[in-house]
Amino acid sequence: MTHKLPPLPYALSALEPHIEAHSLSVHHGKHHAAYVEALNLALEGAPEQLQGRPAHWLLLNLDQVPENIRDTVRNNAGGHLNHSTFWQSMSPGAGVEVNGALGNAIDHAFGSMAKFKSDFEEAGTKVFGSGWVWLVKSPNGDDTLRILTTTGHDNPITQGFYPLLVNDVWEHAYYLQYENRRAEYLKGWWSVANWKEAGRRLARAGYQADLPSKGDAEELLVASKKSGDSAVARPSLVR
Ligand code: MN3
Repeated sequence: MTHKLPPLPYALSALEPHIEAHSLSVHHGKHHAAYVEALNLALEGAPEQLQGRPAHWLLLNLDQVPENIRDTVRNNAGGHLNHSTFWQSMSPGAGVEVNGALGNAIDHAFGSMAKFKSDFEEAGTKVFGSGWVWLVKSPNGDDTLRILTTTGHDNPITQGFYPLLVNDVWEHAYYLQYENRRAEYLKGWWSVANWKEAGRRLARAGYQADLPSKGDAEELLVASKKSGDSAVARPSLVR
């Protein structure tokens, strides 16, 4: 399988004014594209059984990736998967009501939507260097929602958490528009946060099945999660 850059699920200008078309174009068409390209390049000489594997499988099975390409695969499969999830975490005009099970789960875990948002913003602001801030569902049948942060391109699936919503806090995500004002970027991001997608993910998060053949983040399942993989850094648990 050759990994492919997924098309954005909306027009380049659809997230304006929070994310301008030029900024989105560079982020998707240059940064994400570069991770996909580097992943394909790294896998060119890899054992054949790795070449048909989607990004999430590679991240969950890094011990099966030859050591000489393991870091490259980890970084770029992570970059590919994280960005694929990130594009889905946003939607034009999606910053509306959070309803039903998702709203209840957020109230239960954080006390209120306002508290969740401020905790999420604070966690994102505190990520040192490049990283991500996530709303995830806990592993092992625990329905509790948590906020996690990861650095580099690590993804919470490697610790069994299921991502519902993610924001990219690498400088390349906001610097063209917001310069060093990450907190402002995080605060404004709620105007494009895709609650519908987060709710859909919550509804399926307990679903257990064999990993799909499709390499799409859309089909990302937690069933083959391997705990204690020493090659993978633990995400920071915020709450
Ligand atoms: Mn990015």
